[in-house]
Amino acid sequence: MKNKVKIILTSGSGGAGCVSFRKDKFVSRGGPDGGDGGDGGDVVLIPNKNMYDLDCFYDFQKFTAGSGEPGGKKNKNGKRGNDLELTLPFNCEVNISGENKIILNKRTIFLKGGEKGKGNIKFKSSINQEPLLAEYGENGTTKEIEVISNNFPQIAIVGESNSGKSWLLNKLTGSKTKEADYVFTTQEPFAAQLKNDIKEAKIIEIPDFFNVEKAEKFLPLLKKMKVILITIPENCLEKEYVTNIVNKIEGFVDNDCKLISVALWNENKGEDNNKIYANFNKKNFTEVRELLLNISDPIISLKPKPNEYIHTPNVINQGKMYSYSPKTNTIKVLNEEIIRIAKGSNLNKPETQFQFHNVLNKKGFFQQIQNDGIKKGATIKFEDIELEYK
Ligand SMILES: Nc1nc2c(ncn2[C@@H]2O[C@H](COP(=O)(O)OP(=O)(O)OP(=O)(O)O)[C@@H](O)[C@H]2O)c(=O)[nH]1
Ligand SMILES: [Mg+2]
Repeated sequence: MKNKVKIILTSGSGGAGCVSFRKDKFVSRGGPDGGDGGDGGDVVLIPNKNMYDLDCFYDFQKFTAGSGEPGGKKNKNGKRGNDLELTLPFNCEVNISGENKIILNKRTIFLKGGEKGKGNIKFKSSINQEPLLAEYGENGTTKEIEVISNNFPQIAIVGESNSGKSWLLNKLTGSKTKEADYVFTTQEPFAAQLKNDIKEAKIIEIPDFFNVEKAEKFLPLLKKMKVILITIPENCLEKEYVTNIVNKIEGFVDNDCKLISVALWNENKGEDNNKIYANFNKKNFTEVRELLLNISDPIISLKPKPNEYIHTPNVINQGKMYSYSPKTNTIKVLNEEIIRIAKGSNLNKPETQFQFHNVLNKKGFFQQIQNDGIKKGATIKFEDIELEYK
């Protein structure tokens, strides 16, 4: 049972805007009608009180939200990408390198999807009635996170098969796990929520592990427990029944773990065993519940601490639009907006290049290059697109 895992999350990329012009029967060249792309889907983290381990993940598993669809002709905007909703244990710790950690106790938009690309309608202006430019969608963001579950049950019910573990769990929590009078009804650990008006804790039924194969699987769970209830079945109140079980689990429990015996069918007179913290029978299960909530380390359920995770995008080199390498005589454009227009437009056409040139001019790009003394003939790179500085 895993309580720590590293996973990689990526939000969806925005869809590209479209370059298109109206084609009416009687109008030779209609105005621009290329729609916007759709925004990329967000990565949303959802806490779940019934989830306690991270077994359903493997290390470095990747999850990606949906990308926005590209825009189309006739003002058709692309569909927004689907959000990725990832369910994690309530109150788990989410560590992100170099950032504050989050304690996940409410639905959190963790990574915003990439912004949609604008279609060529948006580039129309009084001086440019035939815009050939569109914008590529913003890329999604990727983050590696380490998730640590803090929702692991601290109270376990152990005991022989058919000794009433499920019965006790159901009575204490109101849950409805299967109880039946044949052995090994419960095959896998089953957790439920134990609560009163102000406190909440998790309790887990651990299947009978008194054979070697199952012991390997289930005994390690006992180390995480603060309290262990031992169920005593019918006609088993003879001396040493509980002592035998205590001896079996002894090396596997933490030093300050409290052991409690519960006899379901009989009066529990309490075996003379100094390792047992308390003895109960089935008439006292309300008392058992209160005791459990007092001696474990419950979540106070009244006021979860408000927690707003503010996503701050990484802004690289905000002031400078590019970096220059004299060795290769290359200008590498860093400005996201410019890159997106370069990628979203067909720069093979001279007319498009001309319009793109105007955009660069307006942003003061060429001014900066001149000020920096970069000579003509340099290559300008917009990610994988190259133009010559003429
Ligand atoms: N008469 C009576 N029956 C009970 C009592 N407690 C539990 N039972 C029944 O005993 C049977 C076994 O109980 P379970 O709770 O399924 O036992 P378990 O320890 O979970 O057993 P496995 O999951 O099969 O290992 C079920 O049919 C219960 O309804 C009780 O106090 N009195
Ligand atoms: Mg059971």
